Amino acid sequence: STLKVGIVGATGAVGEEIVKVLGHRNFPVSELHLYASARSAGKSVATPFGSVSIEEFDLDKARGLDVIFLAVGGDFSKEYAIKLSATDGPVVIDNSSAFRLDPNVPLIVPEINQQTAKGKKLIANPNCTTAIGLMALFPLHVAFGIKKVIMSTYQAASGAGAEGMDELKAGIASFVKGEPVKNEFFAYPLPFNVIPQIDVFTDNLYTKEEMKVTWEARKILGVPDLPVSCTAVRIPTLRAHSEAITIETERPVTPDGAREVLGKFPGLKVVDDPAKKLYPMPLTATSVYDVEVGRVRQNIVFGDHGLDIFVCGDQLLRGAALNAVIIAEKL
Ligand code: 2RA
Repeated sequence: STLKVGIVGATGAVGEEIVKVLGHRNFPVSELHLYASARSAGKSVATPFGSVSIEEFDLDKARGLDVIFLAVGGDFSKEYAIKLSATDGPVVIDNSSAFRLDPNVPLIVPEINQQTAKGKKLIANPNCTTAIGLMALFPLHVAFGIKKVIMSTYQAASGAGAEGMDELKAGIASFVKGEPVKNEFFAYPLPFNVIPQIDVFTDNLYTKEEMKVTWEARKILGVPDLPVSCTAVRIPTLRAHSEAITIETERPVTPDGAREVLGKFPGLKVVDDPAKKLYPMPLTATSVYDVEVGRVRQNIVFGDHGLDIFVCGDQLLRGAALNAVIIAEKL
């Protein structure tokens, strides 16, 4: 059967990527509705499903569709996600953080916990950093039992949307010309800098981005008190997030044993041959579906119960659009 599909926030970085992924994966679309602000309404956009005219969102009309992807801020989702998905409304896959920790709303990385989405109409897509990291952490958890997680991230400009990527590109151009570098979407100029702040600071002095990793990893892995400590850092790359992750495990772990389970996990690609200078990088993880994992080694601190890995994944794909589309496919 074919489906009537809607995307709210269709002109944003994630929205545009959802359209591409739907086309590339031959999602069975009979009608595609692209919703954006009044400013863009009426413009037509070329899509893999033909030219589509952008519409302003209308709750009643949107309720007649089969699947809706929300790629806008949490305020919109809070106002409309429940009204949209209620009773005979469409399945709603929400990219915002509005419902991620709601116990009635499944938070899904489809390769990990799709079964918890069964029969649900409103589904939350995780934060990009969480989804990318868990692609490697989940198979390790199944095989060796994860006891503790410590990670540092190297997050691309795309986490701040199309505006973030534009600010980085414009900033680099200004820098090269010797002009002042402006910043609006990042706390400081991003070119040739790293910024250890993503989102706002919380009471415990972790940022919200860092706490999202802790809260969401616990929910998706189903381990409510798992100790997860993250330091989230913005770096001047365009659209792939990198994460250096250390785990302590319940059972003994070896790098070879870890590589074996990582290599079997769908959606993950082991890139780990140090002698050939092969390891995950934003350069190779950008615009591809698989998350790269490598630099697998025994952690010196935790010994035979510890492992270090390095992970890179496309922020707009596994971190957003691809994850959302696979959830919809599996439903
Ligand atoms: C970021 N995780 O990278 C955020 C976006 N969802 O800024």
